[in-house]
Amino acid sequence: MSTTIELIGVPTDIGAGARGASMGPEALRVAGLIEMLKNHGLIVIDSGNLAGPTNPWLPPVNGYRHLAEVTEWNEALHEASYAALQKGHLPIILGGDHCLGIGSISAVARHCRATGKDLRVIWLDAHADFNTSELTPTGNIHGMPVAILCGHGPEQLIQIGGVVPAIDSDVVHQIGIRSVDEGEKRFVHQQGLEVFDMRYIDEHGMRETMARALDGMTDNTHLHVSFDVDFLDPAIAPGVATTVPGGPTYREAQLCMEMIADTGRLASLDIMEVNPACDVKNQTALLAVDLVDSLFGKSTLMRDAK
Ligand code: B3U
Ligand code: MN
Ligand code: MN
Repeated sequence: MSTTIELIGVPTDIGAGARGASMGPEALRVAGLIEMLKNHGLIVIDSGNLAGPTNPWLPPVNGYRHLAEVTEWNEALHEASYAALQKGHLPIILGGDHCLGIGSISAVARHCRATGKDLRVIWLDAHADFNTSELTPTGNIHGMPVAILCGHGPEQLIQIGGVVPAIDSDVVHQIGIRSVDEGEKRFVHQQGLEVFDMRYIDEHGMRETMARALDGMTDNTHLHVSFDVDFLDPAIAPGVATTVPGGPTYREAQLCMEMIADTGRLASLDIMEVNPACDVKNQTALLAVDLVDSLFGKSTLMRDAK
């Protein structure tokens, strides 16, 4: 694992259906993200926040809200993220809403093509984020990034990064899904996405779920984690705009992060959708930092003693 972390803040809610995720980057910093990473002996470069257009808060046009602004933000993020990867840094993207997965993951995919790495994406989310302009009930582009990365979406977004599709659908492994729109559901099946939904986790447990999602990785795997904080049960993470009941508990989420850490392959990370306007005393950002602590290998006493 790279020892230099680069934080890239992206203060926008341009793809969301509610305002407030634009305050996510600062909430994560206030919650102690930098100090926690430094405690792991990592070098942390905080690159500050990217700049981009304000949120005009307009209705959808042809099935997309704010397409021009979403494109601008994602192009800026793609460049910043790619530059960080080229320097050998491990980028952590501080969202911002999850439409930013487009710029982030297209950069990681481009880096993997340039370096001959095998990409694997673990997508932690309550939602599949696999809508298109025809399928979306809202027009909000934060419900579309996975489809766009797989080549289904507007030209200007699918081609960020140069190659269409940016990724193959079999690269993505989704965990925690429990809210998928009707048409979106059919499209997910048709495209063969690997989805470990909450029913799967209930029946098989988080341990087997993660063992399957992480199976088959090699020393050549670049592992990207895209963490939409609405993945978590709203009882522990109220600070997101699109809470969905029935998510992973604190213990399940910790095990998920620990098992990813055990692979030693984590090479880039998104922390998305933290919305301080919905939160109580920054508890969701604090929880996200606690979980990312585990993602970077915070061990229990038992494991340390081994
Ligand atoms: N599937 C719905 C809701 C949604 C997706 N992602 C989030 N919300 N955060 C939609 O609008 O596409
Ligand atoms: Mn999402
Ligand atoms: Mn979500």
